Amino acid sequence: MRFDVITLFPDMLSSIMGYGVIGRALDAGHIQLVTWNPRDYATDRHRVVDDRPYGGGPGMVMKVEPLRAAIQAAREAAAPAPVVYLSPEGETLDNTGSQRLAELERVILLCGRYEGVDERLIDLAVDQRLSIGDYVVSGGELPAMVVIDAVARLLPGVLGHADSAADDAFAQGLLDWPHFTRPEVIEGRAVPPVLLSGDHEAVRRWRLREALGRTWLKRPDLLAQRGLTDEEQALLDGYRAEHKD
Ligand code: 9WO
Repeated sequence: MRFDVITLFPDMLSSIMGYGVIGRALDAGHIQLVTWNPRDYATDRHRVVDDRPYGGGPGMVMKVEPLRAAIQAAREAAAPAPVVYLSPEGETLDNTGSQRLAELERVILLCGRYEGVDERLIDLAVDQRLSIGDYVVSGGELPAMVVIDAVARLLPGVLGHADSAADDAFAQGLLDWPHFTRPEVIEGRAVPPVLLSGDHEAVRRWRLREALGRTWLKRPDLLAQRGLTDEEQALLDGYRAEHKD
């Protein structure tokens, strides 16, 4: 999968390109990451990409022309792809949305700065807005990196089989189960014995039970959306019996 990022700060994207899952995915060719700087498409002598807002007020607004030229250059560089503007106004990314993006061959991510982009650029060149949550950060680059990480880990081969994203509790619509590693006991707190048993089926059931129970406690809305199998209902009933206050 190819990610094209329209950004005034291409070096920010480097911060994910050399590390962890994304770094390995780039090295293995599972993903490509290409940046396009609108400043390179500003035609005036000072390479201006922003200007004062009509109607007055603080800050600056990103101009249409450099953004549109950068997007057009990105479009022409490879296969057709949707242009996604990272913005709090967008649909909030969830695992379903990540899985939908992971089915694409390519996506062009537009990162805003200043007070935002001229609305006419959105009308002319943006296919969808995408939010990573109900808060505002200083630019679209960090949200873009979150999207790239969340989508890339769903791609075949990016996570080793042992870490397959499909096995993620969240991929199953649940919160995560608790994790433990050595030492077996620390400050009097022992690892749950089932995890030392070598009984993989018992471990699977225990983890599913914990994920169901934690979801019930902290995000019951996710359970309501999801529905439960008979096994899951039985496991959750057992958890709730142990945790009723
Ligand atoms: C800023 C803003 C403030 C209040 C309500 C809505 C808002 N939208 C934006 C906006 O799109 N700002 C531009 C992009 C310019 C400033 C930096 N930008 C940005 C995007 N800040 N935060 C995001 C973002 C993107 C995706 N998910 C969460 C936040």
